[in-house]
Amino acid sequence: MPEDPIEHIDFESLNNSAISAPLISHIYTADPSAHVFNGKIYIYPSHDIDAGDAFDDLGSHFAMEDYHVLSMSHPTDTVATDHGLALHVKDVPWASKQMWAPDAAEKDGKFYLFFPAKDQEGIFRIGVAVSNDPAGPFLPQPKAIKGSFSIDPAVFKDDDGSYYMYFGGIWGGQLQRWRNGTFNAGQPESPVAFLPEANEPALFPKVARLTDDLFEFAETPMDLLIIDEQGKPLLQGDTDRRFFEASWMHKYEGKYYFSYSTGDTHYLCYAIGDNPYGPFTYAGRILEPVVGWTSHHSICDFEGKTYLFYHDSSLSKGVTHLRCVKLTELTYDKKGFINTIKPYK
Ligand code: FUB
Repeated sequence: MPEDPIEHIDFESLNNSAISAPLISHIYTADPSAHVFNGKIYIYPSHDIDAGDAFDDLGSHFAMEDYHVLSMSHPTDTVATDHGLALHVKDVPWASKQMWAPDAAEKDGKFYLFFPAKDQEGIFRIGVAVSNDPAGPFLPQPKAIKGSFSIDPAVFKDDDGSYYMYFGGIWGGQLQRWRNGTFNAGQPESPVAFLPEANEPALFPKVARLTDDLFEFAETPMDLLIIDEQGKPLLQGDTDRRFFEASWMHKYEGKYYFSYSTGDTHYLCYAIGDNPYGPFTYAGRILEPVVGWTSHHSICDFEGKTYLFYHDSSLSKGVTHLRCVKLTELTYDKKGFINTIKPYK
């Protein structure tokens, strides 16, 4: 079994060179999904804990049990407010463990929390919980979304009022086990089993429009194709650019920007398309690698500026599964490409 690759870093100088400080430090948080609701920034993160599970390439050490919602009145706030427990796995009838990266959406004055967790059979599903308050607490639906699988839901509201869910993650996120439409429960339990070969098209994230009540898929989830400059699908072996996990969607000047993590190569990248389904043409990197194995993000506008919410493992001095959420401004060049951010100067 691999060992937790705690990096041997001088954390004092790293923290001095970091472009952002942790937004809260009394709990560990990760995977921040930020939205402006009622004029405030609400952040929906994972709540990292150390449950004592051994580090492995399936992410068993990410053993999160609940969600806390954070808020900020302005991106310049030095500390975010923690609104306390918003949802616990023991209150979700279909879920057993591993409350991974969530997202949220507002519709008609109600707030919806979308979250992945393993069901009783150890299969990742995606659930929905609802509240009248953006900070929760959230009441979960009794069952997971019908036909849902894998991890990292990101819900995007388009200008016409349609809501789309983007999701998926390879390795521990199990997307590779769904290549034939049903869950492949076969052995081995290796993170790279069932993946395409390096010279085959990569596994792509999924997209599906949601029903009007936001509780179900309105259509069967489809592949969201990410192509290169020549119009060819990115290949599985193109690990610096291919999708791994951590979907996000935002719009800039009429174009759709799909962003994601490359996982084992630790980049946050993006691709640009003309509609919510794609195809999306690879366009570059948003964030260079952070301290810690995972990288995850959201992009949110506030008062005319755009912000990248992300995480690193600096607060825990490099422990992979004990992360802290951060934010920094994100800017575009004149052609609409995102200026790549270095997390440490
Ligand atoms: O937080 C658990 C998992 O780590 C997330 O679902 C992934 O995106 C990665 O950040």
